[in-house]
Amino acid sequence: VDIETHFQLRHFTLKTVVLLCVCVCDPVSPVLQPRGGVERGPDVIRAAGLVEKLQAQGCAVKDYGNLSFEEVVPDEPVGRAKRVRAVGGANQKLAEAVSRVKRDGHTAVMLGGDHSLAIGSIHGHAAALQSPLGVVWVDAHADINTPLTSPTGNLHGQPMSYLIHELQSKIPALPSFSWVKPCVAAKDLVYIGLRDVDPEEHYILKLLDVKTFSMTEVDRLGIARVMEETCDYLTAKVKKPIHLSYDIDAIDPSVTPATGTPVVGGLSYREGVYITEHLCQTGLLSAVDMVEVNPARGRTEDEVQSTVRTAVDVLLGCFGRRREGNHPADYRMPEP
Ligand SMILES: [Mn+2]
Repeated sequence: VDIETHFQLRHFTLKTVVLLCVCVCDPVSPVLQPRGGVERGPDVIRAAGLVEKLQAQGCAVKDYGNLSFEEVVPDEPVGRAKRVRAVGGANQKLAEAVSRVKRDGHTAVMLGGDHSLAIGSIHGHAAALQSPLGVVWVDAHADINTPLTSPTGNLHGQPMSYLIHELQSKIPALPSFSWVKPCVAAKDLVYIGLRDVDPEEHYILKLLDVKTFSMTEVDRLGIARVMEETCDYLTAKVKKPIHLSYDIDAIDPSVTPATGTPVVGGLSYREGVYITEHLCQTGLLSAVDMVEVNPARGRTEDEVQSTVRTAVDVLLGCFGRRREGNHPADYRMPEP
């Protein structure tokens, strides 16, 4: 699908929150392996009223609907890396769309889908900027395996490795990935919420001296200090636009169980929302990914709803919702 035709991208009001919903799926392919439900994430988040709630808090919103990508058949594994051609092609199109949205001056929100969409969303975001990009990666996992270190071959465990300048020499050529150019410096990346990091990933994080606030640091410092240090660190020399890539599995599975790889001991709902309130106040938040909401992984409807409501609240926090309450700037009290 041509990206211009699909999204009908064109100019509209400045500062519009643009929703780009991304699923790698093709319902007509007879040999398609089911994606296991994560492609339904955007629809359930939408059904929970995300667009209406953003509008109610004063955001102009343009929802481009779901962008589906054709399954590439055959898409044989390259080494261990799975579904490389489909994911590479899909992300190339996403990158073009995000780039366009950013060049038009809007804030982009990408609803997934799995975390492999960060390849395209961060790439497209960086391509639209003249200056470096800061990335805040909120996740139980580091998602920084290279195709050669990945124990599973899942691309959703690898997106950061394709984007980091310092890892360029460690990434093999993959079909449908030739467009990917590293666009983030290791020093411009901060992780929050880590608690399930592969040994190979841990080596990479230490080698590149990446700033990480694992759950240990969240416990030690508290989330307020973590956010202060995150923003001080990223904006120490220059204020740079921030890309927030938020995996719902960063939050504890007691709150957000409907996700593919839940890990105990995560962020509380309050910590998860505080991260967004703080980033919103910096005025630097420029694009947001919300990924890995998977309604098929909830054992009950309550589990699905708790996960989806939390994802919506996280997104509302990114765009001005405060727990103290909000009111429109032009509100006038009724006179008796
Ligand atoms: Mn992730």
